[in-house]
Amino acid sequence: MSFDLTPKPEHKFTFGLWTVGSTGTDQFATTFPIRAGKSPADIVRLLGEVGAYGVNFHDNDLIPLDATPAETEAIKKDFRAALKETGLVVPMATTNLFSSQIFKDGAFTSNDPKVRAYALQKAMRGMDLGAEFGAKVYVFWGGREGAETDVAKDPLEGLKHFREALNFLCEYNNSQGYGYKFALEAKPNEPRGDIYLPTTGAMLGFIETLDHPEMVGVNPEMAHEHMAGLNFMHAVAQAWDAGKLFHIDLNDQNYARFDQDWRFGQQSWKQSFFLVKFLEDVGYTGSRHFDAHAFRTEDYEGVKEFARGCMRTYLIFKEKARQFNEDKELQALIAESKAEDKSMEKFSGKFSAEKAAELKAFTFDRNAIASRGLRYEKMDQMLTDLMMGLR
Ligand code: GLT
Ligand code: MN
Ligand code: MN
Repeated sequence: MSFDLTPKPEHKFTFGLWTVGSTGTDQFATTFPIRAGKSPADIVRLLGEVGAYGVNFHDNDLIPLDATPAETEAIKKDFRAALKETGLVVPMATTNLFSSQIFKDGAFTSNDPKVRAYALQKAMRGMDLGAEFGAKVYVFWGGREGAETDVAKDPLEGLKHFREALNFLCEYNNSQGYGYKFALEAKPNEPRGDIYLPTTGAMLGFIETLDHPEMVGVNPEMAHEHMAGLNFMHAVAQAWDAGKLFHIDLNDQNYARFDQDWRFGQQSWKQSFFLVKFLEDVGYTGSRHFDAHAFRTEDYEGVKEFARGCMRTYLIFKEKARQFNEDKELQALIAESKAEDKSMEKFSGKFSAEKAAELKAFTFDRNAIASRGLRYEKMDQMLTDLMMGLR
């Protein structure tokens, strides 16, 4: 192996305090922790040791919900010192609007105006905290924004309330001069029976209804699109096409299971390869954030292996993408499959009445066109060989 798999700052690999800091409790359940909890400062040190570039946090990953002002200051001081010591940065922050009991029926979309106001207050305070540490992306994952039954919650009301909250927070962002980009993260279900705006595509449609659509983009998560049985790379491509790929959550899981949040590339090699290839080909410059957890079977040595593995696999696929792009035989087959035909140029591009008339009058040899084999089978097997090191 001749390529370098060492994570470097320019790769923009980030982890959340809640990811490597996970103590191995089953998500959203009340099983016992497997690993002893680490302080935010110690989590930063662990990330520094494995070579990450940045660390992200929810308000309450850093400052526990009921911390006193003195405790808050002490935690911030330690955290700041660990950042300085390791050189890690904080590119993204977010608000926990899902763990506390008050959010049992949603936060921004709760029917209860007191809950909605509390969620707004918590989000503003979270934005203040993120800004203090230099975060420039602010993620909104509405884990509880949904329902188990539609008997008393109206999705139209929910959307209206969600829109009002984001409009309010965009203005708050402007009024404070924070310069955040907001990134909305979709998930189809879990912990709610149904979560509103369940896919990245749904989020992209919703963003256009906001007062400041330019400030708001998406944070697609691989596992979440896979839970919905969708092609993650296609969702990311749509976000990129819309100029809305402000952040990305990389992880893995088996299709159509509960949210497994596994190490990137653990399960879906091919989907992960196409994803990495996409991000590298288009020149995405944002964070590659790993929103995943180590298995419950692991101690902190295993957690480090997990974190190293996420980054290493990304870099392996990045190298494979380079090989793919430079593989002359493969590229020639791809070009051939596109059947470039200059005589068709007159029919493409902008509409004109003449063009339309000429196209309507043209005769196509439908059977000849359809009978051409595209050789996708051959190319796809070549990709398998390439990924397995046989090319
Ligand atoms: C939570 C969730 C993630 C979100 C995080 C941000 S928290 O772990 O499962 O997908 O990205 O709120
Ligand atoms: Mn997840
Ligand atoms: Mn996520």
